[in-house]
Amino acid sequence: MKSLLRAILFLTWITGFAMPAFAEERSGNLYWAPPTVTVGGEKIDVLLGFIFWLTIAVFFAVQAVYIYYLIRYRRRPGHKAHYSHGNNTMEFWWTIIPTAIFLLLAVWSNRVWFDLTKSTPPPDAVTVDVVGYQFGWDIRYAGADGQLGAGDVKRISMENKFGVDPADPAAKDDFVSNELVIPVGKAVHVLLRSRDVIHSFYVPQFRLYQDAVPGRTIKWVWFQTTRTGDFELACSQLCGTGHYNMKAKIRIVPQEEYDKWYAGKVAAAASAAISEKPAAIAAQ
Ligand SMILES: [Cu+2]
Repeated sequence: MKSLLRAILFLTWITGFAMPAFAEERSGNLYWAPPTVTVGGEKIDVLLGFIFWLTIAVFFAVQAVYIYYLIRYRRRPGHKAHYSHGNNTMEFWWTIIPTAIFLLLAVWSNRVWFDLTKSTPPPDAVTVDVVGYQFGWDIRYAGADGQLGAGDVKRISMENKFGVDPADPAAKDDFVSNELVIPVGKAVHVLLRSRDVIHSFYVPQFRLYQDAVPGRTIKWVWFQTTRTGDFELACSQLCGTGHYNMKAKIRIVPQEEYDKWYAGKVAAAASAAISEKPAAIAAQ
């Protein structure tokens, strides 16, 4: 009895004090996911919150009834046990109510899932090409014409990192970035690919997790941010020895700041293209 009490005290200390004290510091609530910054993330959080609080309510209701019955019908002198065959009315309701709750959750979660993965992004969405490799991310933007040159996994090679068609005029002015810069409030459509093994595009604050599979272009990832901030795109599939270091910066910035950054990148890409030409002629 004494050792059991000691074990309970120890476990209480570990889970209640020691673990929280050593837990990684993060902004927001330690006992919940980090605050979300996307419209889809908010939908997921409402659903998760509902399931969480419903579970809490059911847990306490069941425990209360259980403890009440333990005390009310305990063995004591002068009280005889009596046999109950059950209660059909109660059986009916405690079957119907949980079934209705599960059906509600199934329909609700499927709608959220559909919104996040099956709906098409709005036409003004910023489309970016994100290609994972051992061990990093390459990100391609549409450039001055606002048209991302079509990429194809079949063309991906060491020289052609995004698998673009060299004859495609829309691809000429595309620029590459090692960070994902996003204008706040605008929908972003990610075309996800991998050059070698399975990687995963995971941003907890976006409530977004999608594998990048070699040989495929994942087209259904899109999201809309709700506030500015700095985040990290970390690969979430153990993809090799350098997996721990496979990251890219994500910056959600105001539209003006995004436009400025974009214009700078377009100008840099244009001057690089000009300076490349004489070298190409010299090589002939
Ligand atoms: Cu990876």
